Amino acid sequence: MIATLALAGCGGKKAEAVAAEESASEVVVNFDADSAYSYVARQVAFGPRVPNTEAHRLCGEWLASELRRHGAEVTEQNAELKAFDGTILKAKNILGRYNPDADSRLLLLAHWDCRPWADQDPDPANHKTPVDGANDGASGVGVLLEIARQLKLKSPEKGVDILFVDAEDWGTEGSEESWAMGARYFVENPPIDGYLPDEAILLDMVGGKGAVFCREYFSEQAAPRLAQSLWGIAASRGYGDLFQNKFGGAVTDDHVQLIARGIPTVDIIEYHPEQESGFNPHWHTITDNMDNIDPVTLKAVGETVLHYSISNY
Ligand code: AHN
Ligand code: ZN
Repeated sequence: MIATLALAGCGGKKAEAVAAEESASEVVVNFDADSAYSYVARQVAFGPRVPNTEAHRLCGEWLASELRRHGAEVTEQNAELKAFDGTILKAKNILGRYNPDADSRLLLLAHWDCRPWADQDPDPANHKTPVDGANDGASGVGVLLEIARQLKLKSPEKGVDILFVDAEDWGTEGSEESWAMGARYFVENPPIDGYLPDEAILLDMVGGKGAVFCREYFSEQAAPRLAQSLWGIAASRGYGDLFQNKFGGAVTDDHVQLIARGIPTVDIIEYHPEQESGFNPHWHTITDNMDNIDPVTLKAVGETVLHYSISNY
């Protein structure tokens, strides 16, 4: 009744005020999926980014230079990491910071290395062939490079950091610690004194055709509010068919390393319930290539994460 009276009293004005308020609170998010797609293709064009190869070295240099070009303050962290099979990996984590003096910080990350062995390929003859890693690696990095480009155009209020971690994928089944070695090194040896973001979002396999993202177990334990915000943003932007509000299994991934150090982290990772692995059918096969990357998927993830990054959550 009171509302009706108020409306009757200042009808036109009130409508204008409401419209102004709505447009002020509406977040303008520009995420160019074609640009993200070309960032994925650029990485794949180097060849498999397997640690200790020339393709890996050259791609690492390019990633750091792209972040610099997009206005980030870049820190490269080089490390020699001993893999489960005794190989010493010349690894490089690449951190780009936006608004580096802000206290409140959000970290966005993806792994940039490729698995040296397509050991899930249906043809055993391919099990020693390195993967292209278009989805497994390059997709997350491609989305983050496009976010970096957008952050240069529109500086965020909070601090936003983009981290490309190395040596995620030189792991072996049955040994949890053999995966995510670059992420572990990063949290154990922060390249910036006292570096501790408030929260983090990991992107892993975010470019597959027809991908579905469900709520991953460790993320849900460590960062339920962040997950709720992200899935809420996705739904409100019309991506509820990709971001499904369902449980999506537990995944050993880079986020587990951050969570272990007290950083609430959500892993946005494709969930494929009909596969035994739970992953995309091209996962760790020689067909993880550009033919199976869809800009529609990159856009849903990129828009959602960029929206969260430039809003005041
Ligand atoms: C395991 O296979 C245990 N974790 C997979 C994490 C991963 C590999 N993400 C991409 N490649
Ligand atoms: Zn992998």
